[in-house]
Amino acid sequence: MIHEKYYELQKEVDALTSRKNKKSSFYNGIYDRYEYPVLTREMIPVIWKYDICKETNPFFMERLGVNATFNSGAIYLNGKYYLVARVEGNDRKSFFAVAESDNGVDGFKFRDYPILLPDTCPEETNVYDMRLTKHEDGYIYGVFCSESKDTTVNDLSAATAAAGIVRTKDLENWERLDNLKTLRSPQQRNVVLHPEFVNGKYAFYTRPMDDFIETGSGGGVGFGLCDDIEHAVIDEEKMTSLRKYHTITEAKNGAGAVPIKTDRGWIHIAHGVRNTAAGLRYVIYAFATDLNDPSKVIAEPSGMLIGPRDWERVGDVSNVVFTNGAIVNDNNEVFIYYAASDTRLHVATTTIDKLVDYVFNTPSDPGRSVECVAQRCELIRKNLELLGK
Ligand code: M1P
Repeated sequence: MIHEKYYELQKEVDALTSRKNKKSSFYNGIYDRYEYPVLTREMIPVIWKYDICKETNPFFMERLGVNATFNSGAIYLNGKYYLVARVEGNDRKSFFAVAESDNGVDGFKFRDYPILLPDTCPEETNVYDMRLTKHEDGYIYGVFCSESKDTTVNDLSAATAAAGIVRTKDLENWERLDNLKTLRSPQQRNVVLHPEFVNGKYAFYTRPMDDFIETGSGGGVGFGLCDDIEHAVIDEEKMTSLRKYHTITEAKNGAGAVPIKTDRGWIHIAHGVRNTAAGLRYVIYAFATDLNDPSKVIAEPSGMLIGPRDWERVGDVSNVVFTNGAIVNDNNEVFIYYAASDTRLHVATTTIDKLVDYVFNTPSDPGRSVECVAQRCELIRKNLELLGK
């Protein structure tokens, strides 16, 4: 017999998932923020957490709780908006789950089951942050972080990060390929597959790291080519978007959403990290690379595109916004899915025209306060002139 509490709780989930979202009062002319997150742990179906049978669960206790729903890959297929969310159980293990919506800003509903990845890596403990690439070879690829215990050191919390690769045609059946091997970088996270062949090869954005948390000598977002996607190996990684002193990328950065193709170049929406007395602060930034050479940065607006605001600043890992998925729909509207503080998922909407304007017409960071003030004074001077003052 089904426990009566099931109906009550599922009704609450349904109310949340069918709640209409609306643009918030936030304004910067670049993108809109929304009042409500698009995915939260409260939207997880009751049957994922509870045994709903009255006989075996008389107190209707949560048996397998869910702690967070955040960093999501995103893809637009046949007029629908799909997220492959990172769902974290109370057991700290993350897994992937597909949620779909008709409009990209609300109504995201999870499929009946989360994704059960083929178990091909016995040492893999945790998986997270899938980037979904609709590749010109006809497959949809999912590239994610595959985390294992580092058994080479005597440290219980030491881990190693590698890039796992799966592919699918329907977001239902997933084929696991070999993890990416980068011959010159011991660890990888935030790896993204470029949607087109480059010089006839598969192209990846990488993030070379010496350590699980610290990028160490890793200078920023890397770029490498490989011949065989089923056994992907990258020898040389060129650097693209560099970490820089006294910027939002000083501590580390990483590729985020799959780059968006525009007439002017590939637009990248990535994350940058700096250290503060309160710990690491993660923000989202954008840059553009050359259409023919996607590793060559051609525009680099100064500073952040999205920073954590208000209650986005609070969560399991506070002061973090992070993206690993964006969608461009048939009307050239752009949906940037960003997670707040490793806890819940939000959306920011803009258009290709606005993103291009932002990336190519926002001044770049001159690097020193005195030059930044001069940059601002020039803007003020021009405006005062227009105002006739
Ligand atoms: O906790 C913030 C983020 O930390 C990691 O990103 P990075 O590799 O750049 O440090 C990732 O684990 C990401 O999932 C997480 O949101």
